[in-house]
Amino acid sequence: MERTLVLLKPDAIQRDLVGEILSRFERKGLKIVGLKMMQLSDELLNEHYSHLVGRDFFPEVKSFMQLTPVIALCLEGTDCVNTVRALCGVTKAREAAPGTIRGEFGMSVQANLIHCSDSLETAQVEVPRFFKAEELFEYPDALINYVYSAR
Ligand code: IDP
Repeated sequence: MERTLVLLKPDAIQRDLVGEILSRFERKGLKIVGLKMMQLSDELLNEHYSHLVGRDFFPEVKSFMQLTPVIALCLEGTDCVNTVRALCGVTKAREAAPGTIRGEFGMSVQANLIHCSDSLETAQVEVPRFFKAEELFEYPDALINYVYSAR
């Protein structure tokens, strides 16, 4: 079972899409093992978006991500990282496939509603960046054999 990090960005919160987005992950069969609201600090954003430091749009990305608190989510499931990536759609929301979260609800590159880890290696760094060990939960999943019959 993999785990991945998801952030619901300020536009998702302002546009009242939190329930819609969480519901999509639940209906897919992914398990919520961590969930919290947090106001992102400069330090955390510099680390999280370190691959964008130096890009001309980086200050805007940072201030956008600090407009409101975000919702951080840790999801668990078989092939969870790629599955969540596919559900989110590509970065440029106007180009994201219909049916994806960005494709259904987004019109912007920056305000693209959601962050998700882009690989298993990234997820293994990003989950502990946002969640302490005691904020992540292990609990029985009553429907696991129905969600994953024969995997
Ligand atoms: P990702 O979020 O799809 O993994 P990244 O390239 O890691 O994409 O970019 C991080 C975030 O930075 C994007 O989700 C988006 O909000 C913002 N971003 C990326 N490229 C641009 C740009 O060209 N202009 C403005 N914002 C951008």
